[in-house]
Amino acid sequence: MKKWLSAVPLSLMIGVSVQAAGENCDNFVAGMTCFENGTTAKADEVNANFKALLEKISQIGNGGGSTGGIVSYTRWGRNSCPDGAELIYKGFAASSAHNHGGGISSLLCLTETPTFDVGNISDGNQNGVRLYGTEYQGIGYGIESLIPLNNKDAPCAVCLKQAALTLMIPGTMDCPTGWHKEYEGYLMGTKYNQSSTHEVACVDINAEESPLSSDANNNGNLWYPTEAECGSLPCSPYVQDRELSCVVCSK
Ligand SMILES: [Ca+2]
Ligand SMILES: [Ca+2]
Repeated sequence: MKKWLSAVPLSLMIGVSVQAAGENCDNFVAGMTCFENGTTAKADEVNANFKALLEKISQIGNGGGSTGGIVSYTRWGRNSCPDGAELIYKGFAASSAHNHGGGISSLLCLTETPTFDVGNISDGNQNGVRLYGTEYQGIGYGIESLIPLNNKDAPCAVCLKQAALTLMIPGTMDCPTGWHKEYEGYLMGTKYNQSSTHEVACVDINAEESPLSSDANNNGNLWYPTEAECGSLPCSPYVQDRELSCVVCSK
């Protein structure tokens, strides 16, 4: 603070004539005083300007309040963003294989336009992390609209939104009052008895296949619907074996 104040012209600090012209006061925020050439500013007025400026800086640092921030979220199962959100990039839902105990557990939205550090890497098979695309397991798992997508490969879109935050709520298709629904869908992940676990995805209710999807059953990472198990989960409100919803909300 001391260093910052030292950069302020002495004329401003002692309340004498200031040189800022009125035409340079565009975009002044509420609480700021625009001084004309040759006028004498009081210390209180100058200090009020600094206070207003600091508050504005603080608002920007906090994401600009409830409506001024910018956040991102991933829309799983779609190549595009909902109305009101901007596409940052799109690609392929990827993770380690459903039957590999190692690798990564996180779910990646892998870009469709990769670049590589050519010259420092090898196309030989050294293994390490083995990354796979994601297939819908649509037949035999209870969700009718996913049947045509069986074995097809899942896309994703990373979306930009003017909001303070986004939130995925498992178990519902509704956002809390005062929140905006980005998309709704089904909670999907690895099957309960497979040897690897992967991050859950809220897959769009109108899921689609990737433009480069193969109909072949290549497995890799797999998306199964999620069912409620009563007992440790209370029923009601949940229902035994009923597929669970999810929703992504912003505010
Ligand atoms: Ca496939
Ligand atoms: Ca079921």
